Amino acid sequence: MYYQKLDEFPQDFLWGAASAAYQIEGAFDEAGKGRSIWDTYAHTPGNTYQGTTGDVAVDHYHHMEEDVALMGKMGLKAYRFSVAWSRVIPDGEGAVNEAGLDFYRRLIKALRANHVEPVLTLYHWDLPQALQDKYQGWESRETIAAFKKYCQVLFAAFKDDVKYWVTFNEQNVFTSMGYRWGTHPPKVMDIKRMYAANHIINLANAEAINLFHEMVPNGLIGPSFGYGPVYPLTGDPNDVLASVNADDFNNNWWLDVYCRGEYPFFMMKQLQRMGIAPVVTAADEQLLKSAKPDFLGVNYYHGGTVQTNRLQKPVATDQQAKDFSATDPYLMQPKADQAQSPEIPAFNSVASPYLAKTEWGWEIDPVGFRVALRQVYEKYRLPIFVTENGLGAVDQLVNGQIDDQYRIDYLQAHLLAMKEAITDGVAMIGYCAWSYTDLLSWLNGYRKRYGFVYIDRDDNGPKELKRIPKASYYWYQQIIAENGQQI
Ligand code: BGP
Repeated sequence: MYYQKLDEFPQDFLWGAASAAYQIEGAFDEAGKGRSIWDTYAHTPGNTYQGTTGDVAVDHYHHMEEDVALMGKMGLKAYRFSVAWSRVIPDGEGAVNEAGLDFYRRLIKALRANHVEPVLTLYHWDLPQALQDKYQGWESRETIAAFKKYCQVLFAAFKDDVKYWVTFNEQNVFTSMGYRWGTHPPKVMDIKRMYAANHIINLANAEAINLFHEMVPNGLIGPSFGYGPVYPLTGDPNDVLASVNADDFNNNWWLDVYCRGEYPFFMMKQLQRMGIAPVVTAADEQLLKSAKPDFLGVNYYHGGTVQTNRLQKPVATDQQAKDFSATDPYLMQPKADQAQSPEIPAFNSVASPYLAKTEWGWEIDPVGFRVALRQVYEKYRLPIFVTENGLGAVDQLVNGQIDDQYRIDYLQAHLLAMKEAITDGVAMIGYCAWSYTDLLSWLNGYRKRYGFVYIDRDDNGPKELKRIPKASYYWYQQIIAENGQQI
């Protein structure tokens, strides 16, 4: 559908950029911070690309004022960051580390002084190691109580200064990587345990939302979900059915719980038949129903194409699963030539014949972004905050400059798709590009860059950590100044 004229972005649209604590902060054991499961995981040889860690990362902890000043200069309207739980409560559930809390207090103050709206993510994957050791982390209901306490500390500290809050970042990705593929901590490969942990995280999400609504009545809170539309490879009804199955498997399994307070029937039935469904009590059902997010955070990188499984390959071996998922967390089912995940062996992922790919093999699909926004809004009718979208690429520093025209092209195409979605009628709060500065890619080290601001460091070390705005920085500055008018 083509419009002669697109609607303008809302006047108060939040043009933003995002980050996550482990990927930028560094200072992993400074000022009383406790260890997180990512500290442990990255310190264990063989787990990350060339052994890269977030020990120093891009040292945002010591460059915070400089980074925020650059945001101010850019005219950025919103900055999404996450709080490292173990910086604020080192053992996850005990005493508050005032120095840790103070870092975020200073950050929020600096953002406000630069007219940047803070968007605070409570959990971006770095669970305190102490909770993993003591309770087996998200496999125990004890961790819900710890999370609630942590939330309470942050809500009380920042309720007057932070309006937008994100509960969990990409629960679909971190549970699958952590418990299905074993490529993130806690490095488990056991889907029954994955579904159990996932349910506990759903309860923690609901508890956090209810507590927030009591403590921060003027704020807005929601989860950020890694969403991708699912396409059938052909019009063969079998492929269409495969895409319906895959949509349940990839998306509804999480979104229905967040937004409707119940699990989708098809997936639940499959898990029950296999004896791997989570234990859901009547009280759990009530809790899930009671918690209503105010908006839905959507992280969009790409969707996926599926076909009916004509090969009927056996269940994936550990190694196959690992090979498959090493570079792309958004493909939740093995490709056609690989073995299957056991729950829904009825579909498998295939490459789209229509889409180009990034250097890391991720499909580039701006139309899919519009499809995603439409689907999610149609289904759940919650305003959408795009909390991540961006291009990972190798950037070249030439004569002190980075000409990342490819990133500008990528973002431009996605912003256009979003403007079309707004014209279609989707209610949108804002858009945070991933990422603000370059940062650590969980499993790809420092080579895979996403930022508007280049950080002079590589996989071998931090060098001088100089901040250099890329061409995309100046381009986005202009987009923001004109409120997206020229898109
Ligand atoms: C999302 C995460 C981000 C970020 C991004 C890019 O899944 O929420 O933290 O890492 O993906 O992924 P990658 O670094 O693997 O390219």
